[in-house]
Amino acid sequence: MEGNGFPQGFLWGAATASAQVEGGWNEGGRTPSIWDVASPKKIKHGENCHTASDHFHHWKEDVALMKEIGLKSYRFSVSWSRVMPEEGKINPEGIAFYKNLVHELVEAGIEPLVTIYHWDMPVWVHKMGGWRSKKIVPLFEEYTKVVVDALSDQVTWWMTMNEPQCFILNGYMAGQHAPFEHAVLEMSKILENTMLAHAAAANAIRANAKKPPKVGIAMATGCFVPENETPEAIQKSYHDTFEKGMGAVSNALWMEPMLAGRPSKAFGVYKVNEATAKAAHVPLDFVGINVYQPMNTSEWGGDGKPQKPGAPKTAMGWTVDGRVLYWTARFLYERYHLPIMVTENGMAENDFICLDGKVHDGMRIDFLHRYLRELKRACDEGIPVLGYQHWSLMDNFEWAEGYDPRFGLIYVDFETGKRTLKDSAYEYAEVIRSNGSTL
Ligand code: GBH
Repeated sequence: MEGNGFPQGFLWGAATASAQVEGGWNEGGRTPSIWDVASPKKIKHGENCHTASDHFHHWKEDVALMKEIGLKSYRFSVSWSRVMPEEGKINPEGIAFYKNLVHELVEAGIEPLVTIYHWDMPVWVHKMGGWRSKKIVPLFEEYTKVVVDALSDQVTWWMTMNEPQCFILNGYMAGQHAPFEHAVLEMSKILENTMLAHAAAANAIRANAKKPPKVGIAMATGCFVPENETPEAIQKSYHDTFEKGMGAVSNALWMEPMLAGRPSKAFGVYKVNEATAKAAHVPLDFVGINVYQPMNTSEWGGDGKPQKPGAPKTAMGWTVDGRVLYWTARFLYERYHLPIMVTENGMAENDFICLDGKVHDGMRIDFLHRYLRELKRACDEGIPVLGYQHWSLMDNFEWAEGYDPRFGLIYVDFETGKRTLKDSAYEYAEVIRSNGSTL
């Protein structure tokens, strides 16, 4: 135990994604994404993301708020159809939006962390077959190069994609996310296309970046939390984290090929063969981990012991247990030896503006402490953790769940666009100022 806590230069930040915050869906030369054209029937109260948090118009104010919180980093994603509204066409206005944002961040002393793709596929790409088609590989590579050419004079940190697990399994298997398909029998092909597109993008970043880049990917992950800390219990959880239920289908199926070049399979029919695994594995500088809840209580392949009634949970129904952050960082580092960046962690509440005009989100403050203490333990034990990006900077469009679940450190009035820092934002500011010693 080294006990040194969070390292100097730790990237304390917050995260968003283009489709969830930007809005301005048909402005500045942008064409629609598959989420813009989602049928209202697919979204909780029939909402859409056409305006979302209106970050497209409030971006300057948003950077000022980040500065007020004292963020060291900001993770955001680029909207593919904003920078490439049609095949082969680059949109200067779209490029300018991101250049201005990055410039403003750098001026404010905030490190930009760029996700190339966070689920908002342009409709034009979807019409060409989307992730089902091999064509996605060169298209994704070309798009990545456009973004890198535009932003890499000021950007160091890159993630090729966010949670392939989710946009593929939710979008093409469960049919709960855009494009709302059920392509179970095509899954091995889709997996291959997605992984090869990631590899092509990672190589394109490395080959074209002006500033020496740090290249990674943000994985949907989590782990089975050991029942106690005996070697047997730890060993069992490690095993389950890569071989059982969610561990197999969300972690190993994707990470074995992409992070280690090893073949993988799940559900008997989903397979990534040796050749694809080798091609999917390109050297990365870090792995991004999006961590929310332990897999133990997952309805989709947990321990078969669901949450006890009244157990701590968020407005999404997700179990609150900070240990998942420590054990996920530890298990992934043990297995893949890559430095860890927490690219998402946070909770939804049904926050509202109180009579005194403030947002008293006490549960989120408690959540922050619980999870960050566990992350500190990982740092103390010498696991290289590079940063923590809270999900989310601001309330936003929670995909098929619409606008009810509020994940932000900043409250957004979706009618007026007005922003209010929640109590948790002030608390996080203290954590950042002390580099975690107030935890
Ligand atoms: C992320 O997805 C997205 O990147 C982000 O856009 C989104 O807004 C945010 O989270 C909040 O939803 O406990 O084993 O059953 C998270 C996707 C993956 C979270 C699966 C819950 C359940 C794992 N999710 N996970 S398990």
